[in-house]
Amino acid sequence: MSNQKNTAIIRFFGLFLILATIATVILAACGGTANPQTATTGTTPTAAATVAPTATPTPAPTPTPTTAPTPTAAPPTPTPQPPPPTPKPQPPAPKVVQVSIIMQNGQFAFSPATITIPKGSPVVWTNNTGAPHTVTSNNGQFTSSGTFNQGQTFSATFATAGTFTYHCSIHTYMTATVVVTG
Ligand SMILES: [Cu+2]
Repeated sequence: MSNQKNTAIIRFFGLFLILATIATVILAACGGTANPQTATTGTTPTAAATVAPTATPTPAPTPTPTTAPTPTAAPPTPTPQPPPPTPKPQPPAPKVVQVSIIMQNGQFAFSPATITIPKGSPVVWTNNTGAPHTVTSNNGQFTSSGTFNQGQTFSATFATAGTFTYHCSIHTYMTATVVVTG
């Protein structure tokens, strides 16, 4: 009986020693190597550990594009683009000068009797009486009109400077003058 008990104890301790040896070898492989490294070159692992975490977290929080979408929504307001009233280069348009044929103190007359116009300006005579009249050049300096009645008009353009006298061929006392300036 005692021999069998001793044998069981020996086997138990033998198994225990085997397990303890295996555990010691595993610990020596993992922790045993770490101890000499920390003792001799302990600065290398600590430096690598400190540099790595600091570099990685900084770039991650930087992306803050939350402010960008807010200003982009505002710009689509500029719609003030109605500048079409630019084509107005019409200063050399000749001014039309009006002469009225009227009844004045019982007589027909050109009114105004004398007009002064720039070269190239058209003149329009309007018959505002009940009688027919003409605009006839005294010496043929410009093309005369035919007879025009009440409400009708005659127009002429004086292209050259000078003094142009005219009359009515029906009522020869009706005389007037057109002065054309250069
Ligand atoms: Cu007349």
